[in-house]
Amino acid sequence: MSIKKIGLSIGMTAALVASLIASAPAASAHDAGEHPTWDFVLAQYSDWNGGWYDYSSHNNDPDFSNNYWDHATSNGSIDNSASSMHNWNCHPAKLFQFAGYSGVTYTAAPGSSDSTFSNNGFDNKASAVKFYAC
Ligand SMILES: [Ca+2]
Ligand SMILES: [Ca+2]
Ligand SMILES: [Ca+2]
Repeated sequence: MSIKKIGLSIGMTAALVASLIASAPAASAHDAGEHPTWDFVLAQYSDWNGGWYDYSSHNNDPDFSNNYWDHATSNGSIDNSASSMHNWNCHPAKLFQFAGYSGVTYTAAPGSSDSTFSNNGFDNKASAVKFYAC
C-alpha cells in the first residue's frame, strides 16, 4: 500500500469513528424547558442526564419499583436509581430510602434543583416520595 493510500485509509477510519460517536445514544443534560408541564422530575444520572421521571401529579408514591425512566419498561426502574432532580413547583417533596416511606430521607425544597444526590448521601437510594402542601 502506498503512503497516499494509507493516509486515505486512516482518514476514512477517523471519519467513521467520528460518525459513530455522533450517533451514540445521547446522554446530554435535559433542558429545563424540555417538558414545560413537568414540575417535579427525577433524573437517572447526575446533572439531569439519562432518563427522566415525571411526578408533576404530586401524588405520593410508596414504591418506585414499578416506575420506569421516561415511562418505558425497557429503560429500567427508577428504584434506587435517581441521581438528580428539578422541583419547579411550590410543593416540598420528600424522598425516602425505602419503599413504604422509611429509612433516610432527602427533601427537595420548592423551586430548587439539585445536580447530584451524591453529596447528600442519597445517590441511587430513593424508593418512595411524598409531597407536602405549598
Ligand atoms: Ca442514578
Ligand atoms: Ca446535592
Ligand atoms: Ca431505596
